[in-house]
Amino acid sequence: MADLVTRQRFDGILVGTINRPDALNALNRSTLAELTDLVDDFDHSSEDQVLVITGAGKSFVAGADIHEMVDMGVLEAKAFSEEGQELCAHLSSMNKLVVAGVNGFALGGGCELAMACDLIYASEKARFGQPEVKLGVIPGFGGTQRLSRIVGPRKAMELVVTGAMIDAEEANRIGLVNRVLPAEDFLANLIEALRPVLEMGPLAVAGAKLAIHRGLDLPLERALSLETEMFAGLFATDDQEEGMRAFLDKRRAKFSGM
Ligand code: CO8
Repeated sequence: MADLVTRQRFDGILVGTINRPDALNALNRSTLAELTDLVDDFDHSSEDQVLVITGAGKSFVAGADIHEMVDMGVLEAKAFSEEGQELCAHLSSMNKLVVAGVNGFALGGGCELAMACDLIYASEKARFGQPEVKLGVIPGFGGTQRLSRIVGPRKAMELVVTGAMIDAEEANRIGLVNRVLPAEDFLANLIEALRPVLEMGPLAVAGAKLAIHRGLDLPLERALSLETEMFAGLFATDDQEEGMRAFLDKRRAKFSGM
């Protein structure tokens, strides 16, 4: 069986490329399983600090595989949705950064996968959309919920009920993506854009990520207490001492992640 998700390493950055270009990288069960393995391996790796998920060819992911879904019954659809939701939940709960490198179509489950990542860097050729209503269903990998939290319920409503596709510039304008990069040498541009994160204290990056994700699900008062706990907790780490001493000594910090 060909690798449905290929792996490359760039000094601390693991790149997983979804590799079914003939089907525009549609997520069938096998691809979803390989993607889940990639994410599990990254979570347990001490070598890789950042995971980039991208797609081969002209698509990021053109959604869940419609050939596989067409004959699904209620229970199968529920299991498939839960499997995708579990993967998306893992991406936002792990203590390392995950970035969607959206090189082309990010539709349906592809847009949902990208939204579950901590950052979305898009090629100028990227296209986003939740076209499920055209297929007689609704988003099932978290789209109705994450999209409204990211771009607001009104814009999310419009995108989900019309199934409209938007380009990278519009996605940037509504706050769906963080940054638009040139399509030529997209992966190299993306790796360069991410390098500064590798120089930050990894425990601080993890703390910031988790405080933002967890805090969004809490009332403000509890979210602020969570921030206080996490802020204070970092004062028990070597990285806090190193980061502050390095600033005072006018040198670059060397973080150990301890
Ligand atoms: N599933 C399976 N195959 C696909 C998919 C898909 N989602 N998207 C594209 N393909 C295949 C096409 O069938 C075609 O294969 P073939 O050459 O064998 O006919 C090949 O990819 C190339 O596609 P096109 O010829 O259509 O390429 P175009 O450049 O003309 O068009 C589009 C590109 C606009 C992206 C078009 O392919 C398209 O509209 N694709 C479908 C997009 C879509 O509707 N995605 C949402 C799917 S539903 C979903 O993701 C729900 C997720 C949650 C599931 C919850 C559990 C049930």
